[in-house]
Amino acid sequence: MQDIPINGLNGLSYLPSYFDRAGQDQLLDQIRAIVAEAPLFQPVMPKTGKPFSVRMSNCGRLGWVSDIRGYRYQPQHPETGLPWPPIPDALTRLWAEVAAAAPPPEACLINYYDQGARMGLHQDRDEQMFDAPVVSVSLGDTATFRVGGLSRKDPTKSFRLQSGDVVVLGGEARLAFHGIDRVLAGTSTLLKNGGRINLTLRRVNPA
Ligand code: MD6
Ligand code: FE
Repeated sequence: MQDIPINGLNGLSYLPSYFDRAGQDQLLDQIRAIVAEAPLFQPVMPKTGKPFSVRMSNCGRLGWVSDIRGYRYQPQHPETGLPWPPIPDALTRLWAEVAAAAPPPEACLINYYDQGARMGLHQDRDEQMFDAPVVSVSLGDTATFRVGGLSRKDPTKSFRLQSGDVVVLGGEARLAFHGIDRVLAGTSTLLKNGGRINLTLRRVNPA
């Protein structure tokens, strides 16, 4: 585990190859089963209705959604109206290891990036408490992850996230701006049609 200080903030940890290939394949099978029940949907930006370039789903008691009305957590899939499937055990165990002091995760956002998809610089701040970290798992093609400070204007640095890598944004870095500049096609054999999946585990409400 590497702690990466960013703009003087503590709390960004990088755990390269946390999941080995067998662990990635198992997790991917579980994500496929989740997406079969809770299909990927195309979120749009609040107000403008501009579509995101990633498609999303969720598992856990709550799921993060974005539509014309805003960003929020909700217990049902926006299209099927069904509850989200449960969070896979491997992810609950990961959380217990890297976020031991926090109550269990309530939401796991699943982002799927195909060719050309990206994620603009943002803060994860739709939760009701920021004392728990956000824990992220990357699967599939390598991506360039950019992270800065607590102001959008702060300097940023970027590093590559490979399949199986875990990133924790906690402590002072919990509200650091971050995003995905690009996904590097052909860098992983995990997904047969390429692309990248990112899973982010969150605690939404105080215990
Ligand atoms: C991604 N990740 O890796 C986007 N958020 O595709 C995130 O937005 C993120 O990696 C909070 C904490 C860690 C993250
Ligand atoms: Fe984020």
